[in-house]
Amino acid sequence: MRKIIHVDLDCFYAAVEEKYNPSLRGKPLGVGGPADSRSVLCTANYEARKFGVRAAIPSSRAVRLCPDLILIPPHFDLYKAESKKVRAILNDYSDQIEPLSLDEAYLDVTNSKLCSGSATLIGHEIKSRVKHELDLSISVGVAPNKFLAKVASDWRKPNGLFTIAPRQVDDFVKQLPVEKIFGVGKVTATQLHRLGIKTCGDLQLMPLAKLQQQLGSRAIDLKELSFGRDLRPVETQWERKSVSVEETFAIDIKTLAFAQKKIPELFTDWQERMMKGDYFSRLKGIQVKLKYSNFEQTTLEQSFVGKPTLDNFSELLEKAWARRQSSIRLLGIGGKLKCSQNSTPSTKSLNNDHLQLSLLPLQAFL
Ligand code: DCP
Ligand code: MG
Repeated sequence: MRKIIHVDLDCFYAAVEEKYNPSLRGKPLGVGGPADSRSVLCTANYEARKFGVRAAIPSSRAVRLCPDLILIPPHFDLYKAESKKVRAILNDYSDQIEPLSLDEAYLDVTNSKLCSGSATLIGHEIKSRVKHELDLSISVGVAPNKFLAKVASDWRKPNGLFTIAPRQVDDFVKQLPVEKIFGVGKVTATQLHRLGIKTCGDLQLMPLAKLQQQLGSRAIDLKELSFGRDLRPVETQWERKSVSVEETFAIDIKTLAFAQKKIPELFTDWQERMMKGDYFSRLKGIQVKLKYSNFEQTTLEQSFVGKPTLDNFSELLEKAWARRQSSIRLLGIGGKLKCSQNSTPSTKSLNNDHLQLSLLPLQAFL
């Protein structure tokens, strides 16, 4: 039986801001662009969350919900630096670490002799060191696999530690809402609810054939997860799968001609990032993303090997634009990358593309 720890810093960007400016403590705080812009919040501290303020809502809405909200623009370099310090602490406990983002990581401590071999005690020690050495609060989940460890770190958030011991797994998953399964978003949750499935316990009882009728190939993975089974290893070799850039406009763009004018700048930025990371040799596709005024979005992809030109993206934009005659608030372009030959092939037990994609880390600094 494996011992997996998942760690997730509490309201990370906001906590770093408070650390460097303690006068902010105890006050509602949001990290994001100004309220009179079209920015959305990166995160909010727990005082602000009491008012319904949270990540991804427009800053303008956040100040309406919480008029005393203090809004601070993000300082990404600071967050990266703090993230590295957390990583240095984690390194003392395992050499099998999989970062998921700046503030989240999995550790496999199955073979650790530290803390008498207790993953829970290791979790406590990590928490206490992050608090005392870095003045940050981190939530920790301990479980026999990645799925349950991530659920566990969220279970007592903020500043929590929760362990799901192997003998507790059966009881724990029975009452677990299906929304807690990664990859189960609103759409899948609604499909499951229609079948009368609210918890993993309900999912366990549903015949696989019936589930497959509704969800296709994803049914097998979901069924496994509903029993708390997840064989995915902690993957230490992370590889970037895509490079993209995007811009949210101050005023919605109404015409294709105007959208086309935005492509050159995005293209230059994208090309620079591709070159910096030496990614062109791995390019397998290009894509254009449009987010409409009503926040719905569409992405158009095309296979591509080699070095695309501005025209390639312009053509793709034209096709994507034709999908809907509607103004857009955001335009993005990007490239999909194939695995490099020297990377270790993934041995994930789950074989559903959608689920795997939803797990791909966007950044890996932790
Ligand atoms: N983030 C972001 N935009 C989002 C979500 C998150 O920029 N839509 C950034 C800000 C967060 C950080 O990533 O501080 C970590 O994301 P989490 O989802 O872990 O959120 P928090 O750490 O802020 O809060 P929690 O205490 O719920 O973990
Ligand atoms: Mg977090």
